[in-house]
Amino acid sequence: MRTPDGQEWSYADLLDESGLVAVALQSLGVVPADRVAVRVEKSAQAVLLYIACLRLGAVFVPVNTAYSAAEVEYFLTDCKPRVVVVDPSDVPALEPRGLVEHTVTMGADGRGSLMDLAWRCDPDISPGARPFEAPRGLRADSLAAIIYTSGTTGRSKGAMLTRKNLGSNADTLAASWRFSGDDVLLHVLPLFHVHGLFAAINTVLASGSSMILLPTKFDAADAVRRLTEATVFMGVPTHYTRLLQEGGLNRDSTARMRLFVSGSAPLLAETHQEFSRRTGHHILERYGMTETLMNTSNPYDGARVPGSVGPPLPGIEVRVIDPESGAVTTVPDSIGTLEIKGPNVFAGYWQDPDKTAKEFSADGWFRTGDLGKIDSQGYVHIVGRVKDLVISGGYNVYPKEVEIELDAVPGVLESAVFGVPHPDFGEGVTAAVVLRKGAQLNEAGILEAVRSRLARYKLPKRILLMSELPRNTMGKVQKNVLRATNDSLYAPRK
Ligand code: MCA
Ligand code: AMP
Repeated sequence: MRTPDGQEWSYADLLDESGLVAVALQSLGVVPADRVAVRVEKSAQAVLLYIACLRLGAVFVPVNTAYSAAEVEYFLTDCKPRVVVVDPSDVPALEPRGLVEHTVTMGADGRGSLMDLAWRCDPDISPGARPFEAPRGLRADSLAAIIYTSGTTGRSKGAMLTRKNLGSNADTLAASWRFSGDDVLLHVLPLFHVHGLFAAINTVLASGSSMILLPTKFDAADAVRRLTEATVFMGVPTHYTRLLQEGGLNRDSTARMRLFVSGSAPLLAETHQEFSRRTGHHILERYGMTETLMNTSNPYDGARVPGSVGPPLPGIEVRVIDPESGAVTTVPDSIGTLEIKGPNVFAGYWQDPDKTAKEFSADGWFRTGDLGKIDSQGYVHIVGRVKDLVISGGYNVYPKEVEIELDAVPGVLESAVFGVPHPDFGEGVTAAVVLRKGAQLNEAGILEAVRSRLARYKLPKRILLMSELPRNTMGKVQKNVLRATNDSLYAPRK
């Protein structure tokens, strides 16, 4: 692992230093199954902390740094971590609230009280300190991580992922995407979601390859320069549209690369084609979810079909359910809801058996909430979503959680949040708002009122004031009408 400032960690270093972090966590009382919540900037030490939790059997709970204080408080209250690791600047807001037993710090440079404690656990520095010993009794179905994912009700749910979920998916991806010790992944994704943490890092670890860890604030020009040092890139479609805006992206700058992977949101066929034309590389699109990790992938060898997410990965099954009859459909190209089965499927939602039960069919398949079809070649195509979800720059935004905040603004009568095409983020979060009689609010005022309550990426890019929301005869808000009438609100796609 390398960072842009020239620091390097060999696998032996990773083992040594993650062992020290694990001992440091043990000294704070962390035992297997304890939650360790982590809300820090991306750094090599954050990777060491993740590995330490895996080795210790602690449940890693990454928290997006963009989440508002209210959102963070909810996660901490929900998962009750033994230890929370935060940026030093977060301590004054968190510690007095007494939400967690131990708060330790890790800054953007990796330094802070956690690494201080870890170094003090080094037997070379502190005679008598004992080296890390892996706990006994960790099982394939032991929890490895809880990842919070928003829901239709507006409240986030913790998806419980087991060691088997992570291990099987990492092995499958490493084999399917032909990772080897010679590979170097250019890592640009955040470490608090499944894409950057599991699809990227676990695949590197499972194959003994290397990575260059870049900040998540995406500098496309810098990334293009660094492609000459790498062999694999993973990104969301926004990364690819931004790379395409760089004149330096061409066959020469990508000559050493062997694989570009895209996921988390639909990659437009035109982005795929433009990328092939410019670089000669066919982006490999795959499909995943927080609850299932990666489900399908276009093939490494064979046709990578633009607009398709490829066949199911080995050992994973995908089926299509007819939305009307509820029956499994085997006719190619029939559109229905997608369901998943395999060693990748999570163990349920943290402390929410009711929600867990609702998301599984009677015969044990996970209901994705995505609408799709399987063609005659066995390739899966995502054609839409049953779930009311907006995907902005690869981040999921459930309209309900934004509507709750908008509706709470004094003067707002009701709101409807929806996504429309956005040239940079794929979809732009957009709100239609109806004011109470006599209210003197404008777009900027409403945005200001919700700014501190919502993560930045969930904030509507535009708020449209309306005299009433379009409704069908049943009184249901017609978001399809809102989407259609505001289709060109942001600059049209290229
Ligand atoms: C940043 N902004 C956004 C987003 N990102 N607004 C909407 N949607 C976004 N995704 C806001 C910033 O707060 C800022 O607002 C303004 O847009 C400009 O930010 P910019 O500097 O352009 O942002 P950036 O730091 O370069 O980030 C863009 C990004 C980032 C690199 C595309 O959003 C990103 O890393 N996305 C990846 C998300 C991801 O990892 N998803 C995987 C989830 P202001 O000007 O008001 O301050 S896992 C998943 O989905 C499943 C499992 C799967 O299949 O992978
Ligand atoms: P998350 O809940 O953050 O794990 O997001 C999962 C959702 O992202 C899926 O249910 C899909 O709706 C969407 N998604 C992920 N990858 C793709 C893809 N390649 N194409 C279309 N949608 C995708």
